[in-house]
Amino acid sequence: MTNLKIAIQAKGRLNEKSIELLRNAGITVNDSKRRLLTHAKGFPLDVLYLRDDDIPQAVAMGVADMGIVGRNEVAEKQFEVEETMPLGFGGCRISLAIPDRDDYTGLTYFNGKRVATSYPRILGDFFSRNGIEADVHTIEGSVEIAPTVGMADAIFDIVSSGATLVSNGLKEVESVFESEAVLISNPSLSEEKRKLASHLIFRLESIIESRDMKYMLMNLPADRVAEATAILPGMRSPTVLPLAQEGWCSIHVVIEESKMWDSIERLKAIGAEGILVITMENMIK
Ligand code: PRT
Ligand code: ZN
Repeated sequence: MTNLKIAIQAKGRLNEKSIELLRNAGITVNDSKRRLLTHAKGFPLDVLYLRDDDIPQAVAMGVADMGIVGRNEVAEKQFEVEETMPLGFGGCRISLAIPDRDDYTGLTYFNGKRVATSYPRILGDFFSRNGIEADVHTIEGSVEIAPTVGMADAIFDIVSSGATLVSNGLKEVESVFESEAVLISNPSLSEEKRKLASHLIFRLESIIESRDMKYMLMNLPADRVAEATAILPGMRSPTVLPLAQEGWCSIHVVIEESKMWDSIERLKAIGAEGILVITMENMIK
């Protein structure tokens, strides 16, 4: 039987979250990092552990059918792969940063400047789109120290909290590229693998969609149901069940976490009681 082969980061920032995502999709992978390739349980899947830099090429060449990698690597490497879906973790941006003490005068600041980065293509494209002529220096790793040691005037690097920039006497002046972990696919998968891939994608979509959703239930006087329904935008409409106590019912609804507290206050105001909020693992549409 054919197995789908997925490449994930062997170690680093995306490794654990990638394994956790697969686990939530009912797929257990043996997390032994000494092996390059392992069989998963719960899905016809082989997992290939690679450096993140190598994942776009592995998928483009068909060494792996799919991969989980930062969008930044996909954009920089420019191999022919499909971005199948964003995965909602590993969020970061790639930004231009300059020494703290410098005044930033806008993009023309970079004309004639030496900018160190591990993302020369993304940066080169950005500069040429904006008519900036800078000297792009490619360096791997520890980009943030380049200005201090005199290798560059500015840097273009991944930023998440910004703490690394601050501790190196730099300030972020332009955010150029937004990234997160994405699922990528080889564009010419066989029919059989495409089918397997669609099952995997279905599971991952269900997990990701349910991430920010909560399941909420409460008791409410039956004559307030219409008002509650107006407050609660559920997947369809809320489920309303009669309670043993005359004149009361129980309402169940799936709701976005961001809207939950506001709704709870309004529901209490119309007499809702015993409100329970439950975290969902999965929401199958
Ligand atoms: O060994 P391998 O080549 O596989 O790993 P790697 O060292 O190249 O990559 P790794 O594990 O550091 O990152 C993998 C992916 O995680 C990146 O390609 C991004 O898509 C994503 N990601 C998310 C990040 C960050 N957040 C991040 N903060 N990658 C790197 N950083 C670094 C950044 O380079 C800087 O040094 O963290 C520092 C900045 O963090 P803040 O919070 O101080 O701003
Ligand atoms: Zn890497």
